[in-house]
Amino acid sequence: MDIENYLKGWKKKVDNKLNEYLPSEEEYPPLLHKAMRYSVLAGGKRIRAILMITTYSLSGGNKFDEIMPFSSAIEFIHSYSLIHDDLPAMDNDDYRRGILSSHKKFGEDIAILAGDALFSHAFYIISHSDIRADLKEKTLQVLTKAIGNKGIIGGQIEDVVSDSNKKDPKLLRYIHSHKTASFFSAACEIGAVLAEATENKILASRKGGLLIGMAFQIQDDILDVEGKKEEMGKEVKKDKNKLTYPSVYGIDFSRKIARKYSMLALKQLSVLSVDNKIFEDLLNFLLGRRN
Ligand code: GRG
Repeated sequence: MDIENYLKGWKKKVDNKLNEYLPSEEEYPPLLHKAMRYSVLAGGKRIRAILMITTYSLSGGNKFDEIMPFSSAIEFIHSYSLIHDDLPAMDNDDYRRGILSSHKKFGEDIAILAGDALFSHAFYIISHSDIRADLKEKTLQVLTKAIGNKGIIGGQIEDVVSDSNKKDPKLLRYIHSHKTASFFSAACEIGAVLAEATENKILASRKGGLLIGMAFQIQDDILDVEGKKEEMGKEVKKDKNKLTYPSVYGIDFSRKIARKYSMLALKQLSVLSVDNKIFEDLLNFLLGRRN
């Protein structure tokens, strides 16, 4: 199967599950549920969920229905991070996924609460899943580390206060590896944990995911410079005052660094299975993406 059909197929399955797990607008309180559904169901590539599922599959897992609560939880948390990232106090973005961002549609108060509710909903869904308790505990350890002070929030705070005039490569790596790549790493590691892979494979998934996340965020930086609003579904050239790969290394060298991370990721992930083609195609897709 080619990569576009692979991604399309899984995106559809993930979308269906997200829809099923989200509270309906008829349930009380309707405004909160409407705002939660608005942002999650607006689209999105579902790349973190698909990475989790792919790592699970290549690590030998085949009970896909059982693991859908985890891939859904990852996407709920991701949507939450986007809602909060778009707020005026953060990146102040009016558009996301081709439609008005949550605070523009519903107001800041509702957007903050919709994000908070998606965050708790992720853990509600995981805690009610039928996965064995020890595996659930392990995935929660991985996930909570990746999204907390040592992960996304740690990276986000440095991003928020960063200054593009200070071209500090070490700080730049910290921001990207925490704000974005830590979540990719967790998605892959969780896939391997749920497949009950060996410690060696779990470690390779963690490292491979981190490297994919770095390549992904560098491409995101490049798209902020080169991308088109219509393709991106949000404003571009928003990172002018931020510490990014293009601001430190220039566009061409940033592209080379993203390629390098992607090759290193493939090397790590080759530990999972003799046939690594799916990851190779996935990485090429991510580096060639226009949104
Ligand atoms: C604890 C989860 C959490 C968040 C609070 C606001 C915040 C702290 C962090 C923001 C982190 C952030 C938004 C990083 C950017 C990552 C990124 C490149 C997002 C775009 O991801 P895509 O392209 O989006 O996968 P789609 O729309 O396809 O899902």
